[in-house]
Amino acid sequence: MVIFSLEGKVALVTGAAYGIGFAIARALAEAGARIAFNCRSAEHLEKAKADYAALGIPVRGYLCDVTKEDEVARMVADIKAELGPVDILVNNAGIIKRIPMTEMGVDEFREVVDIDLTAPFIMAKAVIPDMIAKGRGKIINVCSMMSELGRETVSAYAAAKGGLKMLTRNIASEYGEYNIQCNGIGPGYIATPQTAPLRERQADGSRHPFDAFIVSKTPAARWGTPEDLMGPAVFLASEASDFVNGHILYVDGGILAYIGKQPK
Ligand code: NAP
Ligand code: GCO
Repeated sequence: MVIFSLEGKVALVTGAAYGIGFAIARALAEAGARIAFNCRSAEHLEKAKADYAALGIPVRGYLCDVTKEDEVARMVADIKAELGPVDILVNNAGIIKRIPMTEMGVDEFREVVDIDLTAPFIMAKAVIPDMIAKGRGKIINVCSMMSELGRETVSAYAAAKGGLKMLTRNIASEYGEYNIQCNGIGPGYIATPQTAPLRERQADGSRHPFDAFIVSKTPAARWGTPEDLMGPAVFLASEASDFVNGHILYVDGGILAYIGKQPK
C-alpha cells in the first residue's frame, strides 16, 4: 500500500551496525528509503556495510558517537550533501549497564543517560530544522519496557528510557504543528547482543534463570527478535502514521498487558 511506502525518503538509523537498529534500517530500506546509519566502531561499521550489502541494501555508514554534538553535526551535514536532508530519524543507539544502584558510579550512570537520553535530544535538534523547512518529518525513539517498569540493577537505563518516553511526547507537542511526528517504539525483551548475558546457558547446560523468567512474563511465551520490530518501524516512519504523534508503540509480545502466570 502506498501509505506504507518510503520511496524518496532519507532515513538515518543510529547505532544500526547490528541488533534492533540493523533490522529497522533493513525494514525502512525494503519500504524504499535510502539508508544512512552510524556507530562508533570502525570494525562494526565495516562488518555492517558487508552485512547490508549481502542483503542487497545500499547504505551510507558513518563513524559518529551520538553523544558528541560536533560529530553529529558533521554526520548530518554529510548525509544532507550525499543523500539529502534526513526525513526519518530513528534514535536507536543505546547501551545498558546492569549494576545495583548503590554500587553504580555516578560516571557510569551519566554514561548511560548520555547515550540513551541526551543523544536522542542532540540528534533530534540536528535534524528538526530541515524537517521544518521541508514541512514534514518522522522521529522514532527506541524506548523500552523500562520506559514503564523498573527492575533491579537497571536504574540508569530505566531513568533514561523513562525520560526518552517524555522527550518523545515533548517533541511531538512542540513540533507537531510543522507536520513532524515523533513517536516511540518500545521493544519487549529482544534477542540481540545487548541481552545476550540474560540468555546465556548456565554451566550445567540449563537455561539462564532470567531467560525462563522473561518467557513466563511474556504472553507470546518467547523472546522477541529484531525482525518483530520491522513492521512497526515502517508504520511509524510512513504516511500511514501521519496522525499518530507522541505515542509509544510497545512491541513486547504482551508483557505490559500481563500480570504474570497465575498459580494453577
Ligand atoms: P546492541 O545490540 O547493544 O546495539 C547497540 C548499537 O548502538 C550498536 O550498533 C552500537 O555500536 C551502537 N552504539 C552504542 N552507543 C553508541 C554511541 N554513543 N554512538 C553511536 N552508536 C552507539 O543493542 P540492541 O539490543 O540492538 O538495542 C538497540 C536499542 O534498542 C537500544 O536503544 C536499546 O536500549 C533498545 N532496546 C533493546 C531491547 C532488547 O531487548 N534488546 C529492548 C528494548 C529496547 P558501537 O558500539 O559500534 O557504537
Ligand atoms: C534488561 C534488558 C532490558 C531490555 C529492554 C526491555 O536488562 O532488563 O536489557 O532492559 O534491553 O530494554 O524492553
